[in-house]
Amino acid sequence: MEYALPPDAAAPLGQARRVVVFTGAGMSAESGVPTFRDDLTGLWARFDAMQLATPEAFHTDPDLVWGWYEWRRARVRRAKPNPGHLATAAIEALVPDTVVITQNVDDLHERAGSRSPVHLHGSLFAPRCIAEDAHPAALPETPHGETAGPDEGGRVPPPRCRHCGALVRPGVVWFGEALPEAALTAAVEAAVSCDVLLTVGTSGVVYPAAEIPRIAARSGATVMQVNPEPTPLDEVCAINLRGTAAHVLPALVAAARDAIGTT
Ligand code: BJW
Repeated sequence: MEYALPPDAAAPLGQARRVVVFTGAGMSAESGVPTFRDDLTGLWARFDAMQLATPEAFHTDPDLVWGWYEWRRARVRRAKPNPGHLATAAIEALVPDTVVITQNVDDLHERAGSRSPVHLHGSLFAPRCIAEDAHPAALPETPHGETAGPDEGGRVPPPRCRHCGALVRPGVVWFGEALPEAALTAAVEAAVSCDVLLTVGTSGVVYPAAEIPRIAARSGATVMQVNPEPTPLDEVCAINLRGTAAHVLPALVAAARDAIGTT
């Protein structure tokens, strides 16, 4: 069923010259990628994603953590962009000065046609070794877990770096680690200068990423949110659209096109 937008909800997007789409795990939920604060399933049900995504967990049990990322990588490879990702790419076509900033480590924005999303928390597909000068590493050629379901996967020893022999780790940002400087700078610059920031599918509790919509609001942008649940970001949002990304974003794009008068 088509999402019924409140009147004028698309007006800010229809009038905007600079847009930021800021996304979190909820954006990929309808592609079958679990969110962070969902309960894990199958073999992983005993674990807490928030505890696995830490340097301490990798240090203590690298096979467990690498196995979890192998399982997630396999799942993302099988996933397809959903109408929310496609609508995000359509916003870029509608308003050329649009920056997509994502906390997600999947590649579904890219596969939906988004130009160059800014990845604040890294990527599942860019492992590197744990040495201080961090050599980029190739993914294993026949990834473990490619066909394994959550009950079949499990512990997988991480590869070793072919330059220095150190353990290879996922190229993501764990708690307590700094975000990639270039990505954070690009995100802050985009937030400061946009007219509209659309925050989609994030709980807004993980910092510094959660500052991005707040920075946009402080800089005078209209901040809009798409999320079925309330979040701490509600307070900075002029418009809160309660619904899922795959339902709300296509309706918003259609209404913004109508407002602009394009088809
Ligand atoms: C739908 C939907 C549908 C469902 N449609 N919506 C300030 C205050 C307090 C603490 C801190 C602070 N500053 C820093 C901290 C510490 C910490 C932090 O934020 N802790 C808080 C949890 C308390 N931050 C850090 O440690 C960061 N690093 C740092 O600060 O470094 C400082 C430093 C500087 C210099 C040198 C050294 C250090 C790093 C944070 C890294 C976060 N990493 C993770 C894992 C990434 C890798 C991986 O994927 O495995 O990133 S944790 C996890 O949370 C992941 C996510 O990107 C991130 C955000 O989660 P997200 O996307 O919001 O998902 P969920 O699951 O939380 O929410 C989903 C939402 O979708 C929900 O609202 C649903 O309702 C909704 N939804 N279905 C639309 N269909």
